[in-house]
Amino acid sequence: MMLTAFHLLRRVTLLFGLAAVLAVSACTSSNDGESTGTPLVGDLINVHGNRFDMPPTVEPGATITIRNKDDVAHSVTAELSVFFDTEVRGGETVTFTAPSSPGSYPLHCRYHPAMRATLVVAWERTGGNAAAR
Ligand SMILES: [Cu+2]
Repeated sequence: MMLTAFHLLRRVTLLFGLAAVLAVSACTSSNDGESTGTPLVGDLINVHGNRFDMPPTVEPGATITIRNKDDVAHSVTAELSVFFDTEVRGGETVTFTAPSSPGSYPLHCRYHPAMRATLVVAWERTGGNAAAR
């Protein structure tokens, strides 16, 4: 009797486990479909002709895409590189995470010191009331 109950319990557990795996894989595949879509224009840094084409602002903690249209490698490196220091090879696209604190972050390319820009991190929808939050 005990053995039968144990086997029944084990079978139920296996079924639940299988259902969980199926649910997770369904979830994962739909997320993949979204992440491979076109990134928001506001979260995109284009690099072309040894110049950074920066978005006006990005939100704190946003995922930023760097698209390098040049043949050579560049990097998006904050003056205080602890904030971000991301390399992108020629013709490639990578992402990094914006700093979590609003502010202006001067940046450069490690390979081409003349390449400079500023990443502005701000809550977009607060406008002039940002200081009141
Ligand atoms: Cu460069």
